[in-house]
Amino acid sequence: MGQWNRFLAPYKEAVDELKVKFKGMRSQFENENTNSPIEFVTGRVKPLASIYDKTLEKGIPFEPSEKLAHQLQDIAGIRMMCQFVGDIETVVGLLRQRKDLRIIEEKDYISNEKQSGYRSYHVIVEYPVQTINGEQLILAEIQIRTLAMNFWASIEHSLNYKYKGVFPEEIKNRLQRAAEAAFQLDEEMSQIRDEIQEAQAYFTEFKDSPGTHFRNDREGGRAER
Ligand code: 0O2
Ligand code: 0O2
Repeated sequence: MGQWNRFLAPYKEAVDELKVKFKGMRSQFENENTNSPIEFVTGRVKPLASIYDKTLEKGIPFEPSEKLAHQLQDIAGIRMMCQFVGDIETVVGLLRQRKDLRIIEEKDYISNEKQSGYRSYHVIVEYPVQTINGEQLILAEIQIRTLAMNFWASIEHSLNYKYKGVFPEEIKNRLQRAAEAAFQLDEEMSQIRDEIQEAQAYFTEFKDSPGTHFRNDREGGRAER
């Protein structure tokens, strides 16, 4: 167990640091009064039980090693949720211009959705963690998806546990149809994006200073009478 803790420590460091940095990107947009393409960020280090399952799947020994670090690219996992499909490209663009990580691979499961119906954009990055023994390069998987894609993936993931990856044909078909419905919802929301964003800007302003608006509204009302 001590060996695993030592092996996983820099992954935890990478997840914690990346979360802070990506949440920081969101705050920067907010500070500039610009709609953030990032809605929220989560992160996790892959639990040992899931690492074990993956080693069985890939036929590699379940032991902390260089080989494991190389073959399991998602021991450090970050998820960035966006409101609109178009935001995903913006976020990927922001990642491509960062100097503190190196993109190793990009997987577009939005244009090429998985057989299951899964949609998401994955970016595998190499991220340097500073340890007391020097710098260590850590692989991390960043999944970027809309709220609707995330909703579908979370539920399908829970069902996966129940059916242990082998869905009855009927459930499989219904999940595929649900994934399509989620994507249509995304497309519909994108089409009314400007209206939504205008309403959000109004809501944020109103939330910050409800008194002013209330007064203005009442005054406006009186003036009309
Ligand atoms: P705030 O002020 O709530 O936005 P953490 O250790 O808490 O930073 P963790 O454990 O990786 O992060 O993930 P967690 O706790 O599941 O969620 C991280 C952030 O995403 C939290 O916000 C949650 O509130 C937010 N979040 C999770 N699910 C949703 C969701 O469905 N919709 C929205 N809008 N936000 C969600 P923070 O960063 O703690 O701060
Ligand atoms: P968990 O529990 O989220 O960690 P890999 O299998 O990772 O060696 P592959 O197939 O190239 O190699 O990976 P992929 O498909 O690019 O990314 C794997 C991760 O994407 C999964 O991690 C899931 O998080 C997510 N994912 C991929 N396909 C699906 C799907 O059909 N449904 C859902 N809900 N998520 C999916 P893990 O380790 O499988 O799971």
